Amino acid sequence: MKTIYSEKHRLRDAKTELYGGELVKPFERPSRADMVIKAVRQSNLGEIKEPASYTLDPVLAVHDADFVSFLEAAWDEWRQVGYAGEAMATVWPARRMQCRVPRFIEGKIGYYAMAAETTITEGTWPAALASKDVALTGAQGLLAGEHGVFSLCRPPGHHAARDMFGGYCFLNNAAIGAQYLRDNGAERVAILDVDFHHGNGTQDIFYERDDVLFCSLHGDPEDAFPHFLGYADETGLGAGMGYNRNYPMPPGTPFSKWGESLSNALEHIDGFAPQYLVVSLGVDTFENDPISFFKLTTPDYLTMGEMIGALEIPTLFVLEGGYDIDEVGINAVNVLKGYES
Ligand code: SP5
Ligand code: ZN
Repeated sequence: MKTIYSEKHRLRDAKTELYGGELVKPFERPSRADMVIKAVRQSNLGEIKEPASYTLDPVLAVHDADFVSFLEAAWDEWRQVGYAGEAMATVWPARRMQCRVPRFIEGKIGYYAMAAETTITEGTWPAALASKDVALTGAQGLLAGEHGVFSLCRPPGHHAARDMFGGYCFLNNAAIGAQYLRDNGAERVAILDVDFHHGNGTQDIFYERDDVLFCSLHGDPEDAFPHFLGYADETGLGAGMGYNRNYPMPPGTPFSKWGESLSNALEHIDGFAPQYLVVSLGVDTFENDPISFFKLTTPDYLTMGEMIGALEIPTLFVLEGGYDIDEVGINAVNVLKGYES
């Protein structure tokens, strides 16, 4: 399997994340991608390719233009104010307030943020642009007839909604890739999100559509980020009714239980008969992940990949979360090896 990878991920190197009331070194850091590409090399998974460059068109096919303009300008606007720290939301259009975009950057960032932990910094926008190129180049590989491609995206994307960033995500790489497959001939595309967190952004983007099926396995939002989406009763709206499936699971869930949800989701995906599958591949389901509460082990990721591979649908793997720096590479690559076996 080919891996698409860009060194430009390093441009996203925030110094701060708001966690437990403190500013800490971000969990989503450059060394994550270093460990994943290292594991790709060591396992001889296949060729490693640089991404091609794409215009904003495939981004604007899933994100609002005003949101994209905001992301592009946010750091400069924040810097012009003269603040010493990284750009961070502190106020939101909460209940019974006006949902409008104010002029001043502090208002704007609150309008477009879905969480406060994620800062916008100097290199964030170019890194997000490169990350979407990594996803699109992977999608192009599937269109060219490859059976499986790994897009080693960083920063991740699945929390980014049509017009919101947060949860370490800015542009929704998996959604951009899935939409690109649709726009280049695929009638039906399925997205399977195995990251520990609910893919609220991807759900938001496709919620009223029947051409892109979204299935997400994740920590129950009663207990886990993003808390306000990802419940089992969210099944789609309008034409999209029945094309969204959530599998929330409780703290301590081991693979024996998690795998039952995966089997159910895969059966549902199989029934949808998509031309392509996009997997939002987060490995923060790992037992030692510092911010999550599932109990998957390193060998479980091989089984996960085998189960996905049994569908025999051309698959684009898009990297999302996974914060145990020492094991993130081996766990992610195990899924890919399992898929190929
Ligand atoms: C892509 C991705 O995995 N994003 C995750 C963003 C999560 N950010 C908020 C983390 C809050 C963690 N609270 C954990 C409490 C357990 N100690
Ligand atoms: Zn996650």
